[in-house]
Order: sequence, then structure tokens, then C-alpha cells
Amino acid sequence: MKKAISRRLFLSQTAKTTAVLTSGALIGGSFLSACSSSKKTISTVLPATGLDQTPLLYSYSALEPFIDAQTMELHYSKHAAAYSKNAKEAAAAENVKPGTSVETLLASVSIYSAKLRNNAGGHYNHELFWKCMKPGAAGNPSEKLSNGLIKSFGSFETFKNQFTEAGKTRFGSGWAWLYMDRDHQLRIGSTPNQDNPLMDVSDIKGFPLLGLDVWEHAYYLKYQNKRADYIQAWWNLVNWDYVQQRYESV
Ligand code: MN3
Repeated sequence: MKKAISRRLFLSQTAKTTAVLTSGALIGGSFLSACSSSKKTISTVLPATGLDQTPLLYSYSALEPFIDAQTMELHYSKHAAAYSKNAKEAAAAENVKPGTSVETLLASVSIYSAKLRNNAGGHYNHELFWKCMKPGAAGNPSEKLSNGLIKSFGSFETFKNQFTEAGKTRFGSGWAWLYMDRDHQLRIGSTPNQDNPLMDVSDIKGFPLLGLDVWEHAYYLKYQNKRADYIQAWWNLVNWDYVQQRYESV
């Protein structure tokens, strides 16, 4: 069983990672600014994502009963660990400059191999996914994000329904996203495989705020073919504070 690391340790590790990776990284508002001509003040600076897997901030069993411990253990220690390992391997083979953030890499992922696209994408998506969940989550976004969702989708319930539908209807393996597009509009969409909106090859482009893994490995042990039940349960885990932090960074 993996032990959760302390907040202090997490923060100090995050600070170190930031110090190493901030240079040249395209995170949050910087990412969107680089993609469009609009000028926007960055209110929150998010740490850049490195190629190493970071520790889970909760135990494998902490998301029960919505996501079972065995699924979490396999998902984190096998599937996600392999994306990180293979992404590092591909990055080295393709002469990616050490210290390049995953965000920067994905923004020009078209110039790299399918191995790097799939694994750097997979690594980024899972690093995001773990942080988008927490045990005993509050269930609702705070006022600022809530207002943004209502403005964009009409109501929080409509947002949830549309996001759920994006996850349910993604054929095969992939992800559902809430993201900020390059015109600073909140959007819902989905991507196949391990693609995401940061990628220059993606049909939907922008900065991901909330991501949901709808690969069968994310739910099959507990929910079998019932992806809709998994998605419905997953809403109980959404870490809205973290989504808000991402929202405020763009
Ligand atoms: Mn997965």
C-alpha cells in the first residue's frame, strides 16, 4: 500500500519542480497566451509537469466506494507508471532537451513519434486525473468557477450532463475534458487514446481544467461494461478546489 505524502513534503517537492521547469514552460495562461494574441494576467502559477510520476496524495483505497483500491493500485502503479517510463524513454531517444515540461512537449507533439505522443499524453493526463480527484470531495465548485460554468453552459446540472455525455459517447478509449479554449471560453469535449487539448494534433485545443479517464482500465474491475455508472460515481470525487486553481491560472 502506498502511503500518502505529507502536504509539506508535497509543497516542497512542487516548489523544486517549479524551479527546475518554469523556464520556457507553457502553463495555464502562458499556454493560452502563446496560442492567441489576447493578453491576460496570470493570477495563479501552476507547476509545470515533469516526466516523472509524482506521488499520489491519497491511498489507493481512499476513493472507495466510488473507485476501488485494486483499480487505483493497478491504474497508478502499472498503467500510469508505464506511460511515465515510456515517455522518458522516447524523450531521450528523440533528443528532447532535459527539463522540458510535458506541456511544452505536447504543444508541438506532431514533430515526435507516436510513442512519445501516446506516452507523454498518457503521463500528463494521469498526473492531472489523480489531482482532479480527492476523497470526500465537496461535490460543487466554488462561486467563481460555478459562475463561469453557469455562464457557459446555462446551469451546473447542464454542464454535468454534457460532460457525462462526452465521456459516455467517446468510442473506445479516451478522455472527457472541461477545458479553456484559445478564446478563453469554457468548453466540453473528448479526445481518443491519450490525446488531450494541449496537443497541436488534437481536434479540440486549449488548456485542460478537468479530465476524466474513460479507458476500460479505469473502471472495468468494478463497473464492467457500465461506463455510465462509473462516471456517475466519479462526480462524487471531483476536487473542485484543484479545478478552480487551474481555472484561475488561465
Ligand atoms: Mn488510465
